[in-house]
Amino acid sequence: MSETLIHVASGKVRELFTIDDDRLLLVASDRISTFDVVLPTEIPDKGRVLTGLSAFWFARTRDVCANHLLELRPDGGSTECRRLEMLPLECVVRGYLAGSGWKDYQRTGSTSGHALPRGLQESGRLPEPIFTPSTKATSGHDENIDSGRAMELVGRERYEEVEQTSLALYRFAAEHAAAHGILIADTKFEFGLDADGRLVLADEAFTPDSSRFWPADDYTPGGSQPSFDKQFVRDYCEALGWDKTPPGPELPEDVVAGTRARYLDAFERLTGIAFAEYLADPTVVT
Ligand code: Q0Z
Repeated sequence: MSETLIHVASGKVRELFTIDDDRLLLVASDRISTFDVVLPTEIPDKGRVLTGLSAFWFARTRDVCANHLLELRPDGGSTECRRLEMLPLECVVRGYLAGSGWKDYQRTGSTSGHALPRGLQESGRLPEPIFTPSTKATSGHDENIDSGRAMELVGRERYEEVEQTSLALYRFAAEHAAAHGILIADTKFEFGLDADGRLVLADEAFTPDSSRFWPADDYTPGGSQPSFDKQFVRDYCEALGWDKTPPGPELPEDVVAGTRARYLDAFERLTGIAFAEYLADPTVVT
């Protein structure tokens, strides 16, 4: 058996290859981005941590929604996935008010068509999680859209299905993570359809790259929160006075080591599995 991989897409820090008509290979690199710029310095094992976390969540949410994961490769940093017809929607769930949700709320009192109570604070917990879809921008930032616009993109029934599924996935993971000291402020899913038209969770799930993770211990609404994984990198970049345009700065050894430790800490807290165990046999998370 031999496989010729054809490169089909590049994300900021991941690569996608075709294996055959039915399967893709998703490779997570050790690259890290901050302020939307990929830095020249890698964080060793970051790709394995994120791949392992996704596989962990895919295994635990399979009764909530089917997912694209077929096989975790022995390297721990890449997965074989079912090839799907992707929906043209970024499915965002917010449990807390941060990022573009907070910006929308300050301007308009609502976000993605959800009228919110007055007096919410930055990073404040929402009365209940909300589904705030956005469009996939080919360049620049995704644009938040309301349910009417999202229904035009995928149809009303499919919209209602992705909304309910997204909320159920978020509730499950946010409750698990909070019990282990991590708040999932918000998260982004991508869904696709299989050959029978069934909804399938694709891409990555509840990784620190697709979600805002906050350390629960330090949670103080009324301002921005430190990021669980990238705060050392951001603090270092801010202290440098870098103007946040490419190229980004090289990271010093201590920032790399501290950031790597944060990724491993998130992995071990959320999975309850030692990262060394994962490296020895990635299937332990599934
Ligand atoms: C995901 C992306 C990239 C990572 C296409 N199971 C699937 N079936 C069909 N298409 C996709 C998937 Cl995951 C798909 N993306 C986004 C691009 C690295 C994710 F380069 N694009």
